[in-house]
Amino acid sequence: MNHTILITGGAGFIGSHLTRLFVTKYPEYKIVILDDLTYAGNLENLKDIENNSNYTFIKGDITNAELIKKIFEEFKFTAVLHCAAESHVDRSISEPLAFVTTNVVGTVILLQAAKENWKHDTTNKLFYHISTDEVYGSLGAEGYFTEDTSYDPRSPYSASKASSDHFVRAFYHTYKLPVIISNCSNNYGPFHFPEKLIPLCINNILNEQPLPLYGKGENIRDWLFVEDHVKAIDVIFHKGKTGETYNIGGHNEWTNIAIIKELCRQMDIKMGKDKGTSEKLITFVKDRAGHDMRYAIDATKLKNELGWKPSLQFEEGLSKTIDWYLDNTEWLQHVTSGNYRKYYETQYHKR
Ligand code: NAD
Ligand code: TDX
Repeated sequence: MNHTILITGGAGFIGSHLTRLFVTKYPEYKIVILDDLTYAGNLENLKDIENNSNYTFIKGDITNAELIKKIFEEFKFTAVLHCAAESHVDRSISEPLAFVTTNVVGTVILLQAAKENWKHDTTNKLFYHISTDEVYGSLGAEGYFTEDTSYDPRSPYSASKASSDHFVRAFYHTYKLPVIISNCSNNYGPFHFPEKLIPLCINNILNEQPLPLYGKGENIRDWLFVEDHVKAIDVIFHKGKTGETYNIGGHNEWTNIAIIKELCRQMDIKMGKDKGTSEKLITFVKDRAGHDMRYAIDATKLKNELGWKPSLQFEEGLSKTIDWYLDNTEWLQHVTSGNYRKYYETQYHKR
């Protein structure tokens, strides 16, 4: 089966890894990226594949219904891999409306276009919505999120993602649009924008700046190497069942303080610094409002039904990630100039 796939948000962190995987693994597919290149989108993330003949980039906003209609007509997409989103929880706390616009309205505009274009024939069509474990809320010390866990979003970001998931399911039930949703845990890896915990701390260690840990650093996240996430999306895209939801996770829970100490330990060795040097930069700052305590994914369904499991141990994935940042300081310099600096100052100076 051949495909012409629209990947939204393909210039972002996860979208760029997904694009690279599909463009190189499936040369027979035509891959079209739509990305508005917000502060989080960066064409440098796609530099190594920009000359591939099966890759096309379009700069544009998913909330621009006219543009979406036009490109659906032009390219006759057979599938959508929907990654575009406002993705940072802290920004959603200061600017919730932008999250409603992109994550909810943008998703519905794409769903409408898919419905219109596929209404006469849904054979081999798929709208694949990339979502997050945060829609399930916050766990205590015990338990895991399964596909049957009730939604309980608690930040404007997770509320907007939960809402978009509901719209995707509504289009499946109401209009029989072929959809799949996957909900993944925290990703890390190359090309991660340095406003999220791991790349922010890598950047700050490199620049000998404080490592800001919210509250007591005891919140827990379940970390997955980004290349494992996109491999899971590949498996689900090709073998998953329409109408289903799949949870993706690494069974890899860390408190924030433990993960940052491990990062400091590895970076001291790699940078030839004395043991304990980077750890001294850890600084406890005011907690995030409504900070979810713990996320942990049960990915049994994906393993049992489709045979996916993570390929990397965390320490190895973190080591690969640090090496990438050490080898790509120019990328870091480019993304940390301009708007990012303005954001960093308002976010951390008010604490
Ligand atoms: P990101 O912020 O790195 O990238 C988002 C991309 O979307 C950027 O390239 C940006 O330019 C683009 N974009 C934003 N608004 C747009 C708009 N209105 N029109 C067109 N393009 C727009 O995000 P990410 O971390 O790569 O996340 C991708 C998806 O995966 C999101 O839907 C997110 O909710 C989900 N997700 C992320 C994680 C994670 O840990 N990062 C985990 C689970 C799920
Ligand atoms: O400076 C910081 N200090 C800190 O202690 C930052 C930026 C974060 N934190 C904490 C908050 C979280 O407990 O670290 C943890 C991870 O924070 P983020 O990297 O902002 O990720 P999180 O809020 O867990 O959300 C992420 O995972 C799910 C992604 O940003 C989402 O897009 C994804 O859906």
